[in-house]
Amino acid sequence: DLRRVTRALISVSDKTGLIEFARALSQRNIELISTGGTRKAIADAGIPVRDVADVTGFPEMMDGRVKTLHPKVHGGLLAIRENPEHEAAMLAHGIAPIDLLIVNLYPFEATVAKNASYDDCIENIDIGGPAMIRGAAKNHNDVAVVVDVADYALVLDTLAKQDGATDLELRKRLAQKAYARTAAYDAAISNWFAAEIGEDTPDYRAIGGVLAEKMRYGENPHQSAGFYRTPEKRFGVSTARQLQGKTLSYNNVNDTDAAFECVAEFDPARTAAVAIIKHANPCGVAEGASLREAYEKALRCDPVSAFGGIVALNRKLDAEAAREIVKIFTEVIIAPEADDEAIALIAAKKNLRLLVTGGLPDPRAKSLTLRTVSGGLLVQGRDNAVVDDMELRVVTKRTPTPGELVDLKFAFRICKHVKSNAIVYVKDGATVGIGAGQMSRVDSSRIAAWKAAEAAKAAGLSASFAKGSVVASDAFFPFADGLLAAAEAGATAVIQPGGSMRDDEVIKAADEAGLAMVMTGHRHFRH
Ligand code: 93A
Repeated sequence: DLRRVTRALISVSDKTGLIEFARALSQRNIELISTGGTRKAIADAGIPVRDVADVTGFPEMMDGRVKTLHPKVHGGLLAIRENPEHEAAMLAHGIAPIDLLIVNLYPFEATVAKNASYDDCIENIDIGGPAMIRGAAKNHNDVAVVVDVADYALVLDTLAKQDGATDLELRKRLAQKAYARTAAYDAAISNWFAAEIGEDTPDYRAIGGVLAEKMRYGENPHQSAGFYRTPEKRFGVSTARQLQGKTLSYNNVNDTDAAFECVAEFDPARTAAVAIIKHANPCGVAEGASLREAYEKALRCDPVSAFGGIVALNRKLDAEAAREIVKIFTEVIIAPEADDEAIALIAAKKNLRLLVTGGLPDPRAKSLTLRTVSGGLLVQGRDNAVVDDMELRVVTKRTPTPGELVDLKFAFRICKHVKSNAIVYVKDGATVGIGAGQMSRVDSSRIAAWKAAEAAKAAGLSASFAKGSVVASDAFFPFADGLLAAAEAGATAVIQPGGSMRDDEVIKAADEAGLAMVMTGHRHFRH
């Protein structure tokens, strides 16, 4: 399965490493054919190279839109070498075989990234390049195709070891990579069009994404993993600059994202806020006059779970807050920015990762979330509902006090970021008990109440934190039991979507317990 390389076509926009590569190929007596700019660069270096126009008999035309789109090129790439009919066609039409194709495409992604004009982006859609790449990759039995500068060395090594020939295994690997590249390229174009026409969610067939980082392992050490950057422009882990600490693991990225999305629900112009996350669930969220105050309040909710957690802040990290945070073991801190004094303080903790993102993700942004199922992909719009935009309906005899109402909204805002079934107790702008991920709502209610009591004990208080708190549920109470568990724990007001067949029963129980209850009409399931 060895194929000797006698002729190579090189057409590259990114000319990194080109001259060295072309020279090495030429020294192997490989004939080089090239397009305009590439040909000039190679010729200028004194390396013999033939103009593709000379091969096709046509000049490059229409601003370069048509340069390699010709049977002399595509026939040379696609002809099956040991097929008599193909050989006859080559002979009849004067088509010479091309054994090696080196192409990298017009920089469409980079052009979009620098906010170029519409026309500029269109001109940077490469047509001839992908056509050649796909043709050569289809004919990998005879042709090797290189789309990545990083593979030049590998190809030269192979040629050196095999007396100027490529082997099938290499050609297959290169073909696989070639189709990944053209697929990603088309995805980028489709996503750009989607943005141009005001389509706010990318077409799921063209999610695209570029491998930003291969990770050491996934959720567990026996799972492989990678982090892909998609064309979506939202602040977060994908835009983060890591100022220090070890590289992030798969779970770190997942948890850090959850933490930052949660804290981004708090407008930094209104309040400072901190979210502490473990296993993608909040174990304490609070707002305060300063980040430090917010952190201390958040930590009180569940100081045991916060150990080894992720801390997300909605404002520029300052020294005062940093000094508090470094007191316990934390895996990651993520903030829009950090001041120099805070950075210096964190630097003392070598393993602690500090990420700055440049901004907060918009909680109202439309986007997609993806999840795989066996043999499929589930795609949905992200949960961008925000409690401040909801029409709240008081359903009990008692109306919440203004103070209760503020905490109720806070609690519902956090519910969105807690795995279902979610029950969240809140007092004075801080979570005080969180029940997450239970299969029954009443269990989540009990766990949240129990955690509120435990946290109070840890703080040296006799009364549970749930006393005088408010409570939120991510979905309706199917029965009164979950609600009554909350009342028993000491909650005075409830926020929930409503919509149960037994709403009347639940409202009656709330009235009997003297609770104030509001319904949001929005559910915040999260799985
Ligand atoms: O405009 S194109 O789509 N038409 C073509 O026929 C064609 N052939 C190669 N662009 C085409 N290319 C691209 O030109 C290659 O993919 C490569 O990115 C670029 C190299 O141009 P130059 O050698 O002039 O720098």
